[in-house]
Amino acid sequence: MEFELQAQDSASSARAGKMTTAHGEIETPIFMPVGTVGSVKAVTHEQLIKEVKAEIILGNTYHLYLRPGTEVLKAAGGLHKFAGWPRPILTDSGGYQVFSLAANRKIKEEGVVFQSHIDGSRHLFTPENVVDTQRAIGADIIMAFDECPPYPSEYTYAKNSMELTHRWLARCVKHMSDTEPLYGYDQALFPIVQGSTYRDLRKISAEFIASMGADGNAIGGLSVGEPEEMMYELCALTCEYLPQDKPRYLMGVGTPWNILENISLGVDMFDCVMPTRNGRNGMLFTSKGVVNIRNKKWATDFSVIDDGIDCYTSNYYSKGYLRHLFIAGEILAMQIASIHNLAFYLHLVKQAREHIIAGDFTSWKNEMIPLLKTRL
Ligand code: PRF
Repeated sequence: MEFELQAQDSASSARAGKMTTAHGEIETPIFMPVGTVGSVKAVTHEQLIKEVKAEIILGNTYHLYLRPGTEVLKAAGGLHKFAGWPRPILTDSGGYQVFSLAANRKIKEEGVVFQSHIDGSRHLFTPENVVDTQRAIGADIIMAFDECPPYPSEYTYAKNSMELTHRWLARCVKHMSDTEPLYGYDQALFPIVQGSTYRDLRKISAEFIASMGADGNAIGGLSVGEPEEMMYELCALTCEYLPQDKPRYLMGVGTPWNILENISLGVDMFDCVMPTRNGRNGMLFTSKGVVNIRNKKWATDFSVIDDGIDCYTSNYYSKGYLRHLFIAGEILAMQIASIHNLAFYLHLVKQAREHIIAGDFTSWKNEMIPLLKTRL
């Protein structure tokens, strides 16, 4: 995998770049729609390409390992072929999902024992076997196995957890070099910075991760309930110690304004369930602010969802009609809201990129943030 830095903002640490993977190029900063089980909920691949303009999607090792399982994925020739998704895929390692979804987890040096949230069956995830599963999925970008400690965590817990994540990383790196890709193209391994909310641990972790010389680096353990300002401060500190010439991925973030603030700190890649999950609940992110489409006030508003972005769905359906679909419990409501929100996120990062290249990112960002936060 290659990364080329194309522009750097003078008033902040924001950058524009281009990643090249076996399944195509990704212009950064980028937002990656979350397709947990190999499907971005309620959105077809055609809509992801033509309307959302997604350049890369994310899959979850935890879910794909449980269903359909590696045997089916291998028989299909990997997730790209199985799902019919031609563009890049990144998979999260399962570390985070085991902690947020599985039951009766036990963390050991070897890995994590847990029970499936689907049928209660017992499994063990290790740094080695999550690499094997991500090899079977055939993701272009593979994440290292980590532990994301909860917020808040005691210092001693956070330190031990970070050190375990570092030992697991060394095992992931070794197992990557001991194994071959299954489908003939390269897969890049991204390590993950942890260290909870402790500045000294964040620095130690970022320096350790930087020393691995990976193709890209991720920032984990943030946006887990800490105040927003604390996330920005810790993200800024982490970015300082991560290499300039490699993409930086902030995992699981966030709102549109979180994304712009973190772009200004030097982050290049984002993923979050927010546009799809909140969309399915009737929350829309638009160029004029946040809309709760179920609110009575939209009943007779026949203006389109958002004419400020280049997406057929956003430019076509009216707010009043979409509200009606939500109130009536129609599945089309969730589909329209998900497509719109994702298209809005992709539009936002594309605009950010254009402003970085044009040299006025910071003033644009400062004007945008209050607008994005407006409750309509
Ligand atoms: N680790 C992994 N995936 C994640 C996170 C993490 O810390 C987060 C934290 N925001 C989201 N997804 N592996």
